[in-house]
Amino acid sequence: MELPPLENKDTESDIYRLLDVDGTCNNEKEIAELSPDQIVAMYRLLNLTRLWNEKAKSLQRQGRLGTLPSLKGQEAGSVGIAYAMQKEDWFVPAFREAGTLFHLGISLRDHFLFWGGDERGGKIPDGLKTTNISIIVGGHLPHAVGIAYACKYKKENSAVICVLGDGATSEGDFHESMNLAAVLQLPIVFVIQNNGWAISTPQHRQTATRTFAEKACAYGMDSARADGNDVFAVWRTVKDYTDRARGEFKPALIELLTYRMDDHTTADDASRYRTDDEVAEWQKRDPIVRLKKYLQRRQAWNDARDAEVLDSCAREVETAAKEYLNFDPPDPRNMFKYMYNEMPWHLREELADVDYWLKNGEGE
Ligand SMILES: Cc1ncc(C[n+]2csc(CCOP(=O)(O)OP(=O)(O)O)c2C)c(N)n1
Ligand SMILES: [Mg+2]
Repeated sequence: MELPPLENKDTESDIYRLLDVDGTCNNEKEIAELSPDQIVAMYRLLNLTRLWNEKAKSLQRQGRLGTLPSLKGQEAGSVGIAYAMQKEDWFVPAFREAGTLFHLGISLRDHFLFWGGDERGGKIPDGLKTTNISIIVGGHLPHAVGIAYACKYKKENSAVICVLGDGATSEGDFHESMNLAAVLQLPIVFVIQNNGWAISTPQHRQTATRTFAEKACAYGMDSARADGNDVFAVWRTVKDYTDRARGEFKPALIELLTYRMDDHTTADDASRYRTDDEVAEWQKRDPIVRLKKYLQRRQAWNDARDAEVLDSCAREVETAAKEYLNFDPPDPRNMFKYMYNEMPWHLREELADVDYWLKNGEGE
């Protein structure tokens, strides 16, 4: 089924797509490596990610979580990447990649803690090869290149997957990172989640190029564009380029075309800069509905099996939310402890005040 081009998007002619909006897969051979169970697991992770996000939004609205950048609509990117990775690979995320993080082993509770402003939620469990969420737009790209350099230097058989937004391509860090990765031929794949907007800045104000992928050409790097709402196309594209990065030390840039269905964050009002029609158009391309339609066509999917998946995801999210809400609050004295090797006098004074309040109550 043909998708109509969107006004703020470029021609879709060179976009790789395997799963059409009606759930037909146009090339089953390309996904033959995925077992039926794996496809169901991908479907579950898509739903788990969305339900976690819905719960987080609701907690934010109740004042029980901090500002949240919703990832609704972009789940296929993070789930496709998750399944394309091997356990020896590194993940360097931006801030809308919960699906990949859950798959790698970050707990739903810790992800709530992170967005609740509790730094204990940002601690990466030992052995997980992921860096922290980067709120600084593009700030994580040089780190990703550094990790890839280390992998190559140590002759490790691993690749780095670094996710960024379309807005991050306008940062100097993007240029420096792309250039160095190509010059040194590092095993890294940059994945742009092009959701058409950087807060209120549309794509045509972000770049004068036809696509984001073509920027790779200036660095001497290969690139590809894929439908970011098609979990199969994301998986296939990221897997092919990551396998090659790992095996041949070849960097690449992948542009995924997607859309954030919600406001930029819970502190934004997207209706001030984009139209309801645009949102409605993307609603039709919902990545979860698309995979569900595929399952209905191919795997005798029925309402009972669907409800089973959704119920188990909802239970997992509710349990994690309860654990988050019941988590002992951090000790406020920690604020002073980790800034300096030796605590300066003014912090010692403030710490003494906090000690006093904790013992005697805040008082006057
Ligand atoms: C260096 C830096 N500049 C500005 C900001 C404020 N800011 C947060 S998100 C954002 C837009 C990012 O757009 P994009 O890279 O397309 O990612 P998206 O939010 O669409 O996922 C901006 C400007 C920031 N966090 N870091
Ligand atoms: Mg964006």
